Amino acid sequence: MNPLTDKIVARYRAGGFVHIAGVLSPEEAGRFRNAARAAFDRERGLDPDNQMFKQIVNIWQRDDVLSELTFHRRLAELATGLAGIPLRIWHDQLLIKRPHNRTPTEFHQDAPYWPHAGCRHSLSAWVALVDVPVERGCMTFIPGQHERRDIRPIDIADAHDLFDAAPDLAYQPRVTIPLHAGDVTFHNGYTPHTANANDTNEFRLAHVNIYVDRDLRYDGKRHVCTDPLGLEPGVRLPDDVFPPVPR
Ligand SMILES: O=C(O)CCC(=O)C(=O)O
Repeated sequence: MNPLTDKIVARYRAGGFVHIAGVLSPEEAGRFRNAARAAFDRERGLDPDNQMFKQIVNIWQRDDVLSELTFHRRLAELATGLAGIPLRIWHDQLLIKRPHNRTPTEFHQDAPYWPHAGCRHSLSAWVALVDVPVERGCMTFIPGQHERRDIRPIDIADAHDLFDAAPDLAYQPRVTIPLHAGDVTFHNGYTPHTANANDTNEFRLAHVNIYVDRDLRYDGKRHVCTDPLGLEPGVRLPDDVFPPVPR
């Protein structure tokens, strides 16, 4: 495995995303793929009516194999090197697009959905567990727009909402990154991104680790990951639910 070079870090910091090939070995990708497919059959998604994807959050708490992926040391080290600060897991998620689901994930930023104050950096590792060519729903990013922290949470089912909310946002260039199983894209929590529908006969299986500033504070906003915890605004996120990484 190649080390994280200064050049890769610089590319990530300038563009807001980076593609790192072959982070998982084919054997690892196969093992996690089988676990993800089994989780798809077993688990309830956040919204059972969602045609875009089945979104299974915090699978690390219920699946020993996928927990290894959420806390994968190499992923945590890469994320920490890219962010340049100590991190914790905010949550993981399986994002599984059924064959021929006909529903893209429309352009949005991630961080505006989260109840975080004083977060210096957040980033996601989007891990392909199958080959994800364009027609299976790979990701597309708008480079260099990750300093935009003024945009409201976006309706990810509405192709126009991000551009209505921020009419001055650059909408080109766009960079589309097809992945092989075991490849990863990292993207900043404020990088605008989208993913195609799955127009193939195979499931699109992706596992996403979301890493955030270990020192951020809960800001009191509602979120499915913090609502059950009864946290007081201003507290640090508890380590047992949002574990520091690498661990
Ligand atoms: O995989 C997708 O469809 C969208 C993923 C995404 O928006 C994310 O990981 O932040």
